Amino acid sequence: DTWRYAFEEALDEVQGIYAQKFKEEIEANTDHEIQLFPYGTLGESADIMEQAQDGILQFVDQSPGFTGSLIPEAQVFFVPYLLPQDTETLASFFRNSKAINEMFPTLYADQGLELLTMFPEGEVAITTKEPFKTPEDLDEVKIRTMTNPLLVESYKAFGATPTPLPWGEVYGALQTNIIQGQENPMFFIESTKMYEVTDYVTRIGHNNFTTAVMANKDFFEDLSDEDRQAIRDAADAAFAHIIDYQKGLTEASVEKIKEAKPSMTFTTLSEEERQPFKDAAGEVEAKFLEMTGDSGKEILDQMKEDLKTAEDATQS
Ligand code: 6CS
Repeated sequence: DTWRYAFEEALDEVQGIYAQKFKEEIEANTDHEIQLFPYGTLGESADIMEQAQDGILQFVDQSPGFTGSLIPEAQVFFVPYLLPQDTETLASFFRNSKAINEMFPTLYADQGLELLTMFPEGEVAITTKEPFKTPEDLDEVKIRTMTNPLLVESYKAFGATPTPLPWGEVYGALQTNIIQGQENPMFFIESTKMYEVTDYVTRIGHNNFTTAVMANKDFFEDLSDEDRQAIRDAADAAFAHIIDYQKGLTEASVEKIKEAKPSMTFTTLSEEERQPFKDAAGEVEAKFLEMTGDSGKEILDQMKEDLKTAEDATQS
């Protein structure tokens, strides 16, 4: 059969590199073929998720940034300063976490989705038209967020005016000054030329971009044991590949941006400067618990435990 797989980025961006490796593995180890649908070919993130739930697509990559209304607990990835930036710790966390590998699959299954993997896409940086160092500087600044209620709460807590939008509207909205900033990992800021419509890149260390790949659950369950195993193996191989692929990617992207636009200003806030943003995180965590109740608390507690385990494992 030919299986259809849609994702939220271009073929040469992180989700596309993951998808290409997944395709390669499936085609080498099964009788099936994978047809890839990069961003824009089938609509926005919300559209491809719907198509995967309907079974029109067999596979979809949708980031928790867009899954929040479907699975409120997936908003946990937007509690600021929860995830570490160290890539080794992150990889170990995603590989071994009970929250990721045992708890989230149940929540996705309730929505007709078989969660195959979650992986990190890099430190999230904020690009703006004016410089900022404090929450006060962000007063009245409209920052685009993915359509995730908790991410909206984060930017409120950071002092800004969050504006949730689908990705396709971001470049134009910056160009016309409907918004004055956005957040994304460095590779994406470079590849989508966000530097053309903003002038400052600020790293406050508040998050690392997470994405998720899943299959339509009915499709997955109807497969043979061998095919299901081949899919799991392909997801594992693609995970290892994408972790490796991202080594040095942030730094290389910074260099490319500087080359394309020498006047682009890069600022990394110091620990002290980050403190007011860190202080705001507690409020966002409380909102998360308010939105998700006991099941959210269970996931958050488990994630914290899993993160500690990952940190201990990578330090030793
Ligand atoms: O900001 C966004 O909407 C997009 N950012 C990334 C890194 N991937 C896909 C997503 O649509």
